[in-house]
Amino acid sequence: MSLFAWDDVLGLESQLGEDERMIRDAAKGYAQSRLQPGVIDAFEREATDPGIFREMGAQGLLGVTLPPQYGGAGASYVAYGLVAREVERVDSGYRSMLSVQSSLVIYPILAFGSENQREKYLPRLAAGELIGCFGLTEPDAGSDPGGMATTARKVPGGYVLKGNKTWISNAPIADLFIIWAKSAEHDGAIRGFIVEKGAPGLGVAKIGNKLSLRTSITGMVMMDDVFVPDDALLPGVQGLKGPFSCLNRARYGIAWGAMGAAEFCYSAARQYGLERRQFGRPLAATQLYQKKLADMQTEIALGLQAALRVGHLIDAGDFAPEAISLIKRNNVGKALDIARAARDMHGGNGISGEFQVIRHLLNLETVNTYEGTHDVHALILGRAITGIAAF
Ligand code: TGC
Ligand code: FAD
Repeated sequence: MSLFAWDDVLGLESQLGEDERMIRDAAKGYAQSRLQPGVIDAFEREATDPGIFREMGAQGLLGVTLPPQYGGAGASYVAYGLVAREVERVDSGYRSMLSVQSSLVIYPILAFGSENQREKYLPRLAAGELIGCFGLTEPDAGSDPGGMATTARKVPGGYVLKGNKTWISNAPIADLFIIWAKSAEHDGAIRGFIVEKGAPGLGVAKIGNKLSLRTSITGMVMMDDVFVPDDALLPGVQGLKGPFSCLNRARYGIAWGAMGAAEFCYSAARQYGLERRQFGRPLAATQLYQKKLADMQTEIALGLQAALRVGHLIDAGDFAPEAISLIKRNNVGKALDIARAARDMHGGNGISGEFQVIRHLLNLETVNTYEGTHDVHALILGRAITGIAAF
């Protein structure tokens, strides 16, 4: 029997633990049976179904790494990556919903929250009963979040938040907002706050007409002297390492997720080439077509191995954030190349939503930009290589 598998040439499958495979299979079953059938229509209508959070929660997909005492599965970061891969195989927008909830909302409350905050919010977030969002980016502070203008002012019994966040995933349907702000009381250090929907002065507006990531809703968050009580402050961290620690987890998940989108495109291009005949033979019988498939296969196999390695490092508690920058940048950039090649290999059909490759291509443009742009991750690596910050 041949040891070769066209879709797993380096044998990723045999490197996974039993639990990881079970969680992956559950994610795949859910993504293919519940998300895939409606995704073409949801993307076309730019429609986000908030019910997806509850469904994902019921499947245990939102709290993969969260300890069971807070309603999570207590599984590995490898398992979390595998879930992101299966969800993004369908659509980056759905993976985005999951990443924000897991890595950018559940994680900071677990890592930096008080015991009260953990007990109050984590089980309901893991179940998808509450939807969370993460407000770091501002109109004038994107790649440079240290330049944020949002402030937290101490008042008796709490804090008053003032400022605007933009491009915030899930915001228009969120129940909880993790807001990062500069606090005068803490010498201007960045602190995290849990803001609940309905807080007086809190406004949210949907960003419309997105031509990418259309299944995931995005919004602006306006804070006009929003009062939050003292116990809204995340007590366990101050400074940019707070939000960056969350981003490490989300960026890691994206490195797996982007490979899922790339695998969809590779598989679709292979199938199309086997079925579509021109010049009296299948497209897949031509050298150029085969070379493109070989390039796709190579980048996917290497990208998955790199993501698995970083997952093992995170699980061992022994990772450099630069390793995450490397795989986020590489895997998303390669996935974009693969999606673009797959679009081309489908000819005219490649621009049709029915064939789905152009949707992945459009989505991956966002994925290349958010969570640190492709170039910002090059600069993070460049700083680590040279010791010189070139931002
Ligand atoms: P810098 O001086 O480098 O660091 C400030 C403090 O932070 C610490 N730190 C980290 N800690 C943990 N993990 C990391 N990856 C860290 N990187 C830095 C650092 O040790 C320092 O700590 P301390 O104690 O000494 O104060 O900060 P900088 O301002 O020079 O940073 C530059 C740069 C480029 C690295 C950073 O600003 C950056 O990463 N920019 C990109 C911004 C970004 O990624 N935004 C993402 C917004 S959220 C989002 O996009 C969600 S989309 C989700 C979805 O829908 O899926
Ligand atoms: P800019 O920082 O203005 O960058 C523009 C260009 O300049 C990029 O090519 C960049 O690489 C380049 N550039 C910037 N600085 C340098 C430099 N020093 N040297 C060389 N080139 C440079 N943010 C959140 O906080 N929460 C969210 O949930 C969230 N969700 C998002 C969802 C979507 C759909 C999108 C599109 C964005 C989301 N973001 C979110 C924001 C995202 O993180 C930012 O868009 C991203 O960090 C880039 O910031 P910017 O858009 O301001 O671009």
